[in-house]
Amino acid sequence: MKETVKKIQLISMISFLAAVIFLLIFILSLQFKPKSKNKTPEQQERLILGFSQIGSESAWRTRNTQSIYEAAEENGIQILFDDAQQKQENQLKAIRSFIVYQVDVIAFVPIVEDGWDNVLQEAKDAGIPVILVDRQINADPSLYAGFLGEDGIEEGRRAARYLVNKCKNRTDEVTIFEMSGTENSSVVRDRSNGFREILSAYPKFKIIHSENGDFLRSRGKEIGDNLVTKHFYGANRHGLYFEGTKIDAVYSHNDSMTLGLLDSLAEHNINTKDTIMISVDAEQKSIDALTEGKLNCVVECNPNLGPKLMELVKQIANGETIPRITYNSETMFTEDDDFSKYEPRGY
Ligand code: GZL
Ligand code: ZN
Repeated sequence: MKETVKKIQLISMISFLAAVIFLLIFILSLQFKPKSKNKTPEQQERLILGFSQIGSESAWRTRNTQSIYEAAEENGIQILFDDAQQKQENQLKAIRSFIVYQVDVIAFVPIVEDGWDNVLQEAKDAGIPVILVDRQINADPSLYAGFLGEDGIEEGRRAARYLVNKCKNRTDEVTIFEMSGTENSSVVRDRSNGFREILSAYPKFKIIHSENGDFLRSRGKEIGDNLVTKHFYGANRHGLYFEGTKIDAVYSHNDSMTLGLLDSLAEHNINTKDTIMISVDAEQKSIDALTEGKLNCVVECNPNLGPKLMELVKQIANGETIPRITYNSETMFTEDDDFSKYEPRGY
């Protein structure tokens, strides 16, 4: 009898040890398998996109982010999203974490044009393709697969063509005050250059000052406050002045800064009926200001890049090359439009 009990104990000890060893091997195998093998069957085809967004500085940016999330959802693409809070170093960290995680594709909005070569080389060495979204960079083109976004130069040209047409019967000088966006960003360079390219053919246009408003409503308000308190001459409360010169037109690189300027004009009860106001983005609040007669022209910059981005992600994941540049369709709104035809902007 005793013998039998001993045998049973021995057998159960061996089978327990075998189970423990099997479990250990299974757990260890999970640790060392590359990520892609860990996926369940339904996840196997789910692409993973690492996306670094610059922040939420404007309604435009918020809509841009929403569009990307919505499209990822619709396309069954898993998104690792990072909000850089307007700091390039946070974007560099996020991109490096996407590389470690071995995402399938990286896409990012480069807040400024320079400083991306090293991190893009690391992504290239890791075999992870990169798509630039919304803004462009100064880097070796072989370090990224392509760009998707707006044609900032054409947006600047549109603003200038509107102004040229608006002033076609004026023979005197037309003075312009420019509010520019985030310094060293490609979109500011493009919107400035496109605007100046068209005006260069008409000597009567003079850009008398350009101020950096960093695409922020609060900065647009400050710029307005300065114009009204430091540069305002005379008590007629009509129009804006810079260093004693009347400002005939304001060209603002985005609606947030424009709306900030309008906040200041309202606060200081300044009438700018005869100041030509031109803005870029076309968020709902600026279209409302246009229909209320506070703005004359709003150039659209289309934030809805999500659907196109996911198409490009899937093309790349299938080993296809993507176009070096993919522009979004854009239009322009002016005081001469039939406002009843306007659709809600959605942001
Ligand atoms: C333009 C985009 C700009 C928007 C601003 O493509 O980069 O950044 O015009 C946003 O509203 O802040
Ligand atoms: Zn004030």
